[in-house]
Amino acid sequence: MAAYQRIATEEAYAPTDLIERYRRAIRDGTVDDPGFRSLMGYFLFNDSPRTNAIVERLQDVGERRIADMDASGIAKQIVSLTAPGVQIFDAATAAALTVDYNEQLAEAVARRPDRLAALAAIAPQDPAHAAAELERAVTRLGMKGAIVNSHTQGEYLDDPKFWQIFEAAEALGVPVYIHPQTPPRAMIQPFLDCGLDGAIFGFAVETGLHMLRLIVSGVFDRFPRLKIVVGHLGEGIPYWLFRVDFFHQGIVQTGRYEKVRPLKKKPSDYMRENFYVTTSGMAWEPAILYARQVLGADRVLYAMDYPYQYIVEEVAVTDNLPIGDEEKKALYQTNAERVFGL
Ligand code: 1DF
Ligand code: MN
Repeated sequence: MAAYQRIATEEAYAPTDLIERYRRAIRDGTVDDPGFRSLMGYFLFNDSPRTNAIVERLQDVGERRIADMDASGIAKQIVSLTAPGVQIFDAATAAALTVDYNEQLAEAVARRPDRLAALAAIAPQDPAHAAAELERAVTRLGMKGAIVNSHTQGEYLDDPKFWQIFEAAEALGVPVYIHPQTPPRAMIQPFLDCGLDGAIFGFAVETGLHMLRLIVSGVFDRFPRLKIVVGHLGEGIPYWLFRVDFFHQGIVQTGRYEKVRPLKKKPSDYMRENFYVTTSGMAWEPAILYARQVLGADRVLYAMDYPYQYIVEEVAVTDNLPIGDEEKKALYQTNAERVFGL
């Protein structure tokens, strides 16, 4: 018996219905977002063994997924709707789909509650519906929080019109996982020009921006107990905290931007008190150790990013970290149990 259970916290799935909607949206041009077309054009029209295997795995929340978990040493997955989720659709369609998809995902989890847990899909396009659906998913379907795939058609959650989502999450005591997606139209061209718009870099730039927008907008002064989870060891932001603190102070003191108001704490304080980061797609010892050093060992959680980075031997990196057994158990298991209320 291993001394810990490996709980993977950023694990994607896609209902076949969503895959078909994505295919139609690209083919018919009904969604003309350049990032979406780049990302899902690749996965759904590339027809290579690599992309086909990922798309097949995305659609299984049953035996095949469990077998892959067995093969790679994962005790439990926290499953969530793949990026960009429903956020590219119109508000009414998106809201209706979240209800459907959450019901179906809850049924899949109910078949294997020993191996699976889930985050709720929500549609930020309709903030009131999103807040209500989060509450329904947590209280009635047993889900452990919400996933938001970063910007919604170019809009970010620091806009107060979205804050009822945070109000609901804080009241329920569940986290919001802010997962990357491709940069929005206003930002993407220089990334697209050289193939850097996706998970290779554009995802992190876009989601890192989202994190900082939440911090400087004062979301965490308004919702001090709000928990945000981000992947990829914090999307680069832990490396930037010293510099963000320094320049934020200057901006606020001089009144350089009318919209940038003073905060109760330093930006880095919110990163350490309101955020958790996961190791999704970052099975790399120096980066994991750095994140733990800067944020604290109780703020870093394991994730694989299945099926996008399904690598059977990946957990060896985490198994072999030069940290104590209790700390390894926190990274793999007890932090996730605490943050997601498993
Ligand atoms: C990719 C990577 C796609 C991640 C994802 O969802 C995703 C990829 C569409 O490889 O293009 O979740 N990821 O989190 O790194
Ligand atoms: Mn991911």
